[in-house]
Amino acid sequence: MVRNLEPLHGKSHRILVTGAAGFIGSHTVDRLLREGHEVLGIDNLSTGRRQNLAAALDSSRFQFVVRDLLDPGVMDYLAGGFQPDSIIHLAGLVSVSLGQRAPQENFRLNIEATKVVAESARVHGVPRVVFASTAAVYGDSQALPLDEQTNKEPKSNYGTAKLMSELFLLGYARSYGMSCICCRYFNVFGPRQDPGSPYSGVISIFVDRFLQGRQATIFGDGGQSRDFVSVYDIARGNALAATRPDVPSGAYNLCTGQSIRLLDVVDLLEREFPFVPAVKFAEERSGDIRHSRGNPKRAYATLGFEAEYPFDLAMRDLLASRRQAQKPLVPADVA
Ligand code: UD2
Repeated sequence: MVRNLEPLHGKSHRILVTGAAGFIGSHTVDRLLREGHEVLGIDNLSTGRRQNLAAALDSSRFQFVVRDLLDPGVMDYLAGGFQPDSIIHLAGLVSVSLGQRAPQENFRLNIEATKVVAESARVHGVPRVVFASTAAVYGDSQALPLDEQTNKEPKSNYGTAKLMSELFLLGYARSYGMSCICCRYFNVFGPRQDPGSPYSGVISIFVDRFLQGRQATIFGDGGQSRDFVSVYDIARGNALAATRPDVPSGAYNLCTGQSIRLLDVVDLLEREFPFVPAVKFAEERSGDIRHSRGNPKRAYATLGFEAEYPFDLAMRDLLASRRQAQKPLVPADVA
């Protein structure tokens, strides 16, 4: 029996977050705790970092379990014991190019894990599942801005697995009466996105390079554009998706509706760091999409979500947090 989304325990919801120690996961946990909810996080720490949860771990409303959700019985145990009002499923393989190199691992982490989450929700009557989907489901569609009805022809295993997970969850929603909200994130950026990985987002990589005084590389001519959205907006969107009553199951773009060219990102960084060597240009990446921009109307109308964090401000915030993290620790008696 699926319960209603009325929180079981007073006003605050009980929310189980998978991938809680990751980039988007940890910001989502922080947001939920700020809103007063009870949160149970699970992460196997393969790419997530405990340090991302430093603030959350101080909260008495947060519990954290280091386990792999694909281990038999784990999700059942957590969903049965915690009785969440919603599950936000963010755990997964997070890179398009890794998904191309390791297709089986991609399907295991991005489809099998979804099935386990959906089944634990069904068995334990969890009213809602929120799923981390992606703009990669649209492939190279030229129908800009991309709205949720646009043809979905993913170009990558990653996009395919996310689309299959969406279909699977929406089928569960129709069959078993739970609601499933699939959030299609566009190009998310912000603090805690690992700049060390070649699979990281371009902004994270560029900011890191400029801070270190190293030359950044643009693949292609820099005229490609993206709908860059702050991770703080995404965290708020996830919280809305998990707690707002009467949202119909379906897919929702979480995006700004604005496009920004890579050359504009570089311009902004060059103004901040005038002495860093000029960017170099290399061959365009195979499979690269030229332009991507989402239509945010459906998420606004139904979920009440609107990206609020202006790009320039979010960039300044990211720079400040990276600079802070870079500061050498000097003992007080030496300084
Ligand atoms: C992003 C997401 C992906 C998926 C997709 C949806 C990341 C890392 N990837 O892929 O998960 O959701 O959007 O459409 O967020 N670039 C450079 N120099 C660099 C790195 C990248 O020029 O050092 C270019 C790259 O060739 C591309 C653009 O920057 O044209 C954006 O690349 P990305 O890897 O940040 O993101 P994208 O859009 O390929």
